[in-house]
Amino acid sequence: MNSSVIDFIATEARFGAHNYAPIGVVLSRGEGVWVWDTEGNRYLDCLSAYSAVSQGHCHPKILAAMVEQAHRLTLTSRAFHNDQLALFYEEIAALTGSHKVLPMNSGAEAVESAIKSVRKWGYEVKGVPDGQAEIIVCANNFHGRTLGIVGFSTDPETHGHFGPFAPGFKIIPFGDAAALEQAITPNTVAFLVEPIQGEAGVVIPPAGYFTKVRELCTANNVMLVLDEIQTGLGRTGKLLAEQHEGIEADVTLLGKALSGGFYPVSAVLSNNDVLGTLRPGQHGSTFGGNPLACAVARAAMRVLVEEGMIENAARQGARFLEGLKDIRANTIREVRGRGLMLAVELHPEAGRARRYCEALQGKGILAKDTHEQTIRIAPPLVITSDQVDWALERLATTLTQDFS
Ligand code: IF1
Repeated sequence: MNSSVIDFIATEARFGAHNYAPIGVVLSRGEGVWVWDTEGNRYLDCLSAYSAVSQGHCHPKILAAMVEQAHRLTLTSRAFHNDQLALFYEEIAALTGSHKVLPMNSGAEAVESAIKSVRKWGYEVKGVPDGQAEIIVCANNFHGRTLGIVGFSTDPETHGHFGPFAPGFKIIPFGDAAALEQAITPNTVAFLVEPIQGEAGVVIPPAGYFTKVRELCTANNVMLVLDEIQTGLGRTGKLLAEQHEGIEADVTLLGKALSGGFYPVSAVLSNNDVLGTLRPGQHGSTFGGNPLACAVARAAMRVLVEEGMIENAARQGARFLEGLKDIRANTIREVRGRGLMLAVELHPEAGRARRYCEALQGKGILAKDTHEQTIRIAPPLVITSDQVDWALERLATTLTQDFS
């Protein structure tokens, strides 16, 4: 590495909290599926900022929308109306078939807002005794990093030494409908779950699981809250991952790619029963629903649909998954994926996935490991067949090496 790269990394180490251990690369430019480091080396981005850059880096039309709006009006607070919010509401509601929208900023904020809303619905509509609402979540969940959310994480790295935590959450195994049935009580207001568990390593539930979940939630007047912050907006080859299961959530959470990586934009999508419980002064956010966020999100949704990115994710995801499955390597325990949300789980004896990610960096691919043994593969949804094949070649040579 040349001195400037070392300087960037050293300066980050000197001044920054060490809450991440980044791969040793300093990026300075991005375009489509490609990013370049400060030394001019090009990499295919197989993380897409954890699916926030699904539309590709620096998408020109989202950029243009951001610049145009930034020249006009960026933030008013919700004390006043603005000329972008209503348009954002109309367009996201039409795209997702939702009736009510609560605009927030980060994904975690959307999750926390959903938790507040379903609890309020529980007390004011379902008739749960005040303060006794229960929400069921799954082991190995990842819904964000706020105190409320890490309180129901089962990952010691995520919740360790951050207590005490809020009560009212029950943890069940992911993919087990009988466990959900057992856990539901008259005080259960919601089941909060990822359609595919991302951070857990792209864990896909058994076929029919969500059909049973939908039936159980409906039968017990429990709100099904699907966290589509990572799986949503085309990542799995459909607009929403729930569509693979043929079900509809009561509450859907979006974030990340809702802005194409230009700005923190998230949203809670639901019906009047849940979001209709919020009255003026009972929830809010300085930046939630601001005109710049809305303009960016409108462009991000538009290009996702108009440029066929969702269909491309299905097509290229199938190609990528088949190519990964064709790799004959003793290091590979399992390959999983739906659309362009893919993962390669290594055998423990193969050594840590981080080592393979470092080797991939040397071959021009940036990927991230999760939980020691799994390499996530999630390129922007604009990836072409040639680029998939280019990546597969490099993945095959890397995964057939042994870094144990
Ligand atoms: C980190 C993980 C991924 C999410 C789902 C809500 C949120 C996330 C399904 C919160 C955020 C990010 C957070 C980021 C890394 C990344 C991540 F590794 F942490 F778990 F993608 F898998 N629901 N995921 O995936 O959204 O508040 O971050 O906008 O914290 O390191 P956020």
